[in-house]
Amino acid sequence: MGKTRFEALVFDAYGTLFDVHSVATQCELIWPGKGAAVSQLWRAKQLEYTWQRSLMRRYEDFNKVTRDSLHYVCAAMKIERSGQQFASLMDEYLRLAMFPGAAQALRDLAPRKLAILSNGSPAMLEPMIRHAGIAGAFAAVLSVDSVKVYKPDPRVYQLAVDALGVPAANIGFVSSNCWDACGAKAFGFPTFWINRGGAPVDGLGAAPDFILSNLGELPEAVAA
Ligand code: 2OP
Repeated sequence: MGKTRFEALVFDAYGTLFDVHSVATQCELIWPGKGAAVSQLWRAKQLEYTWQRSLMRRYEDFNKVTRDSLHYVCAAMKIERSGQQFASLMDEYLRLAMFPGAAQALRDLAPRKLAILSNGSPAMLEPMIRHAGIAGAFAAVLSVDSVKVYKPDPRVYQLAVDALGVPAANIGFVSSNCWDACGAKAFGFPTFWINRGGAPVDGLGAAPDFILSNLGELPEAVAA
């Protein structure tokens, strides 16, 4: 029954398959004692800018948003950085670490159709996925860049339905960003929230269907 219900699985990239906070190591080398704080604020601002730009209808791609949010962090935390250090941190985004167990979960979920649907631009996603050695796992790597608006706009989730040719009800959407899982649920996907930190569900009026604590639990949950 599980097999027919979830004909395809669509994954969020940043924070779900890839650990955005793997940049903290490089941040710590540049600003000792501040690596984790820089990484946390960088991610928070990056997401805020995606939502704000979408509401303003002033889309710029995720590379620009990621750069602008790092500029903000340096100004807000009053930290010095050279052009080369800034460039090295932006480069880190092209080789983020995968979460432990993520690659195995992808292998266990085959031969279902798997896809990525991300805020990332193709120019950011492609090298990151290649670096992780998982390009062959996906039937499609989809970017919000083709609709020029960020998650959780419904037009973004529609990209997966159109690209995979599978009805929304048969696509399981997987995200560790609760607001993204809620957005996908509101759109019409059955959703899996990977809640690694034991956080409460966001009060957005569309709760995820399944709450798992890591990606290793996903193959069994999908098959149940
Ligand atoms: C992604 O779309 C939400 O940043 C997250 O990959």
